[in-house]
Amino acid sequence: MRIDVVTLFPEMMAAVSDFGVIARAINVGILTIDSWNPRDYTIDKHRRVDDRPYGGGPGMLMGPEPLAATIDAVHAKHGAQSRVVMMSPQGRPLKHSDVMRLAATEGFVLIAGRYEGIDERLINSRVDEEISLGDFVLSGGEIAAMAVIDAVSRQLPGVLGHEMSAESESFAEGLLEGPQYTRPEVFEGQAVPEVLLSGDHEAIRRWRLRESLLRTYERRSDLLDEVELTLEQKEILADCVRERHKL
Ligand code: 9D3
Repeated sequence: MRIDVVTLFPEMMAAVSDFGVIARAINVGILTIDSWNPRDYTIDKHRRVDDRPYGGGPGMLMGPEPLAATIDAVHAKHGAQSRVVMMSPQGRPLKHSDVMRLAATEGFVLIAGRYEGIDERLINSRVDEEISLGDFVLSGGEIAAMAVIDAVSRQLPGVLGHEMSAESESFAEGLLEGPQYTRPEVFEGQAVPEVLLSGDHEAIRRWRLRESLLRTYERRSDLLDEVELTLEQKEILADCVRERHKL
């Protein structure tokens, strides 16, 4: 896969490209991350990428021409029109299904904006979709783009070791993960739940499923509206809920 990032701060991408499983994926040729700076596609002598908003208002906007020239250069280099994804506070919130959809492509262009936003005509003419990380304000799109790169990259075949396969992750199942424990057996008076020391794999599986359902119900009941539960999961959840309302 190839990911082309359009950003005024290409050096920031080192935070995702130079560490851990993604650095390895790049080194073995599974993934290519290239950064493109719209400042390099300006034609005026001051290399301006920002300008004042028509109609007034605070701050500056990114002008359309340098961004359009940058995206066109990316597509010209690859001889293909890869999907253009813009990171934006106005976008749809990123979901696991978006990550899987992008991971199934040959590659895409990620636009990370700065200033107060991007001229709407650039979005109309070049952008296929807008994605947000959620309802909070970042200083620019770069950290959001890095989150997308990280999430998509780890779904590519060969990026994760099989001891931690991407399919068995909790969001893939649509539920939150329950609590996890390692040594010591007692920490500050808190013991590890007995069932985890029992060696009874079926009891451990059921306990983990119960904790996962209970935590999802208490913290993220919106996820339960989306997921198709098995009969066993429905029974355990009903039991959890009954127990919760007794307390
Ligand atoms: C004051 C109006 N702001 C819009 C909510 C202006 C503004 C804030 C932050 C314009 C751009 C930005 C920079 N943020 C992003 O580029 C961004 C973002 C975010 O701020 N939060 C969550 N997801 C994303 S994706 C890109």
